[in-house]
Amino acid sequence: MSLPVIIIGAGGHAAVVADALMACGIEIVGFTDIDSARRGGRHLGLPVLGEDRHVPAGYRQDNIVLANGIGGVASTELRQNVQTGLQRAGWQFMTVQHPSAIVSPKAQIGPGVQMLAGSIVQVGARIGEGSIVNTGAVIEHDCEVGSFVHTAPRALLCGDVKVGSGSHVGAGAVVKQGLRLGPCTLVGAGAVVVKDFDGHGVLMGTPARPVEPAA
Ligand code: JB3
Repeated sequence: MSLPVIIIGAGGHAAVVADALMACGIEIVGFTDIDSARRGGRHLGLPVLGEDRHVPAGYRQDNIVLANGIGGVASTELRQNVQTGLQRAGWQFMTVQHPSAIVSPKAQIGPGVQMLAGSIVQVGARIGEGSIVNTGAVIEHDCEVGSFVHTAPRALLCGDVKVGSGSHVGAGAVVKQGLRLGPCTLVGAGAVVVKDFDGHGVLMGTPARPVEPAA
């Protein structure tokens, strides 16, 4: 059984993470949020404890773990920066698996990965630190997903796809089997990717093509 958890961030993704933890019967102490006005308030009926700096003040690293409640749609940079900073200060981020997620015992799941309701991670898949497999997303066999990748709701990575760190695969997008997407690729919602892509850019449409990022 997990130690009690503090969730970092008190927005939409934090609520989804909290829901998964509650479904596992894990105790949630509360949330932190950068918005100091929220201190003393409640989120999902649980306390907002204050800013991240209030975590070390009141709690010990041997009796509390953290869960990353910051999502990010186009970029997971904030999620990564906040987590890396707290890890440097000695805090551990837990892996989250909703009871309805189907995760092969032959998949390799990195620390702090979040597999949310109805997601599927197939045999031989490898998922790097801090990545999100969001609601109903599918990571098929032998995929290699880097760190801090967000696979959005209902996105599908077909077999043996590689997705570089810091990428975002939008809701309902499909990446055809065997493709390679470089780091920080942003795949728009509903896109169907049929070609490799070097990364650091945006793919949209069916078939997906590189586009200039929105200003
Ligand atoms: O698409 C889906 C299913 N989920 C999205 C998710 C992946 O990303 C969701 O719809 C949102 O677009 C987004 O969720 P997130 O990251 O929870 O965004 P939001 O609801 O805006 O909440 C972010 C919260 O984090 C806000 O309350 C911010 O004040 C807070 N925040 C920002 N920076 C921070 C920090 N909190 C802490 N503790 N530390 C920070 O540095």
